[in-house]
Amino acid sequence: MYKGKARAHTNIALIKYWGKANKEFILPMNNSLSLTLDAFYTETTVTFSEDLTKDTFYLDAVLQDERGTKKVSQFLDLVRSLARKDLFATVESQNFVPTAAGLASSASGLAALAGACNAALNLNLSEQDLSRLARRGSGSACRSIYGGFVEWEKGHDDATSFAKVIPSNQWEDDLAMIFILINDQQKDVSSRDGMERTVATSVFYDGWLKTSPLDLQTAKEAIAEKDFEKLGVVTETNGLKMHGTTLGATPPFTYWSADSLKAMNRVREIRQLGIPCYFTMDAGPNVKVLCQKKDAAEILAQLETTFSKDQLTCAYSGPGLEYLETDVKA
Ligand code: 2P0
Repeated sequence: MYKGKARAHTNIALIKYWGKANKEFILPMNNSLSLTLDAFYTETTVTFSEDLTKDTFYLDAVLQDERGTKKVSQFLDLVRSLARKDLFATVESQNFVPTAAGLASSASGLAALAGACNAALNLNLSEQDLSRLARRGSGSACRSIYGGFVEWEKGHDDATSFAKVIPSNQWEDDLAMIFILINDQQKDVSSRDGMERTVATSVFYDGWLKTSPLDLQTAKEAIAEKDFEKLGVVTETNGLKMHGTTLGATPPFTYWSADSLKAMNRVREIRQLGIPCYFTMDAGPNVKVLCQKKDAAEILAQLETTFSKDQLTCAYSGPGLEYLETDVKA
């Protein structure tokens, strides 16, 4: 029996990953830049054993059906071929997110699974190789191997596409991200399907591709200069641009709900009061507000006039992949 356990935190992109150049290897169309956060994470234990006849996956102690296990099992196939071991596995994952947040994240999930497999099978992967492996499970997972500000370099093949830390002199410790959790009854378009449809059909995708390298450069300059407004403006601009591409797709779609717009407007109003804060959104209706730690309490108080307390979570910069003790050692 080979057993390993790891914890990975989720990350939110300030410059988004939106579109694949290669689906099999999950190579992105553009570089992305994220902040790893402390508030949301996944802990995963993997146990490979000769006694198992198939892979099983428990998420928050609930056994997943074949459909729910597919992504995990496909990832385990990659690990099995890397380790040259033909063993099935049991995967037990726990997502630590606020109740009913709907924020289950493939980024923290697949990064934790990659770490757990590395530990279980003594693969001794470098962080760079772990990032490459996590990427094969879910693109954004390659960024969750690291803490703080992280850039995923798109590269041009499996060997050259991985994430790395952006030097920041710990500036991320001065920042915060407030999550406005918006419950939404609409049927989801998964990020995987959404980006595929956008690349294939959106009349606005070209504009996204042409301008995201400059957004990335601006964000990296802002981090080097510790210029919060510059980072905030480019974060908001880049996120809006990503969401713009979905409206130009065939058929068109949006991740925004009425409450998402309400949240975005509140952020603009708070900004007009002279408190710097900027929003971003991912493949769902929740709105995330980038701000400076010193302003977080005031921004939360302002948001509480519109949203209930249990819709608001304040996160700070979080760490990279961590290995945890298992009860049984291999
Ligand atoms: C990001 N998103 O950069 C972007 C912004 C969502 C919007 O990465 O298909 O779950 O597994 O590579 O990583 C979410 O997409 O997609 C994502 P796959 P993933 O965070």
